[in-house]
Formats: sequence, structure tokens, C-alpha cells
Amino acid sequence: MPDIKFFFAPGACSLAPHILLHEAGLSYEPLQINYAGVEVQFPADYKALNPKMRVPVIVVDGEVITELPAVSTIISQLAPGHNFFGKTPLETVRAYEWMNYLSGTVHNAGFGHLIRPWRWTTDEDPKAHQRIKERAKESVEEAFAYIEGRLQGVYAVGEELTAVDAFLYPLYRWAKQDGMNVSAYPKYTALVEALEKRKSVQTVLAKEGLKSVSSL
Ligand SMILES: N[C@@H](CCC(=O)N[C@@H](CS)C(=O)NCC(=O)O)C(=O)O
Repeated sequence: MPDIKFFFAPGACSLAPHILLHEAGLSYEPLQINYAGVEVQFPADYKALNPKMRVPVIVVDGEVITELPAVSTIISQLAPGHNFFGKTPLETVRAYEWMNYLSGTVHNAGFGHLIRPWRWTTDEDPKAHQRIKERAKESVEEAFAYIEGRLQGVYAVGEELTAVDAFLYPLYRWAKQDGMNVSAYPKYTALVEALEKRKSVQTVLAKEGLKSVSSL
């Protein structure tokens, strides 16, 4: 069995690989990092582990892996029977197409500006931050409309859960927490409801001390 250490912050994007670890039934050492408001309270020595100062980080037999799509990929490789990146070559391509979009456009460009607008301007006026948030919210809504249009069955790729579904889950939670009208996306909502019926998601919510989406 590989030695796995997993760094996460409750409710952060690290929720996605956390779900995959439980779906896979892999043993790992959980290393929780807490928040002060929206700021993640990284320990002093974290910079040596991940100079980008972000979660998730997974360390597999001493190899440090950062970036959610890469972290999800190593978990998939450690649990090949679960097909977390699809069953066929085309499903794998679709899974990476989704992961890239969710990581670059929805997470970093969309929610990155919505949650921490002050990082994207030298203007310290709260009104400037509010304008960034408003535009970011529109971007996230556009992305959610696109996601809704792409969803066909219960899961995003193929007939089984993949890393894409796990990544879609925290994004939906953040949108609801931000007051977005998530019921406007019935297929995305159905996907989230299906995820919350899974033991892996229920276990991870309990471990991270989080409520289900319906209670947010
Ligand atoms: N590109 C990175 C982004 C990771 C990221 O932004 N993680 C957030 C939590 S969702 C974080 O660690 N934020 C801390 C901060 O921004 O200071 C990835 O895909 O892993």
C-alpha cells in the first residue's frame, strides 16, 4: 500500500479529491488546514511543501503532487478499477476537457475573483472589489449555464462517477453559499443530490465538519 498524506481545508476545492480517496477506499493520513474567514491558515512550513500556498496537496510515497487535476489523476492511478477519468479513451479526453475548464475558468477565474476580489486590483476601495465580485458572479452564472447544458445523464462523463463529478460538487456548494439561485440548474442540482447519497460524500462531509447542500 502506498503511503499517502492528504492536505485539505474544510469545504475547499480539496473536497473533490477527498471524495475520490474515499470512493477508492485508499488509506491516507488526513492533514487538515483551517480557515480564518476566507484566508486559509497554512502552517509556517507549508511553503516548503507547496510554494504556491494552496490546497489540495497529496504526498504519495514522498512525492509531492499539487493542482487538483493532477491530485485527482494520481488517486485515479492508485485505484484503476474505479475509472475516475473514464472507461474509454474518449471518456478520458472528456474528463480532462471538463477538469481543465473547471480548474481554469470556473474555479480560478470565476470563484477566484468572487471570493477574493482584492487580489485582482490595486484599488483598495471596497466599491472596486464589489464591482469585481459582481462581474465574477456573472461569469460563474454563465459557467453554470454552460455546465447545465453539457450534463446529459446522472454523471458528467459516462455512466459512473468520475473526478469531474467530485470537482463539480464543491463549486456548486460555493455558488449556493454565495446566494446564487442554484435551483435554476436542475441537472446540476440532480447530480449534487446523487453525490450526497453516496457514502463517500457523507463520510467526507462528516470528516470536514460540513453540512449537506440542502442545509446551506
Ligand atoms: N490551481 C490550484 C488552485 C487551488 C486553490 O485555489 N485552492 C484554494 C482552496 S479552494 C486555496 O488553497 N486557497 C488558499 C488561498 O487562495 O490563499 C489547484 O487546482 O489545485
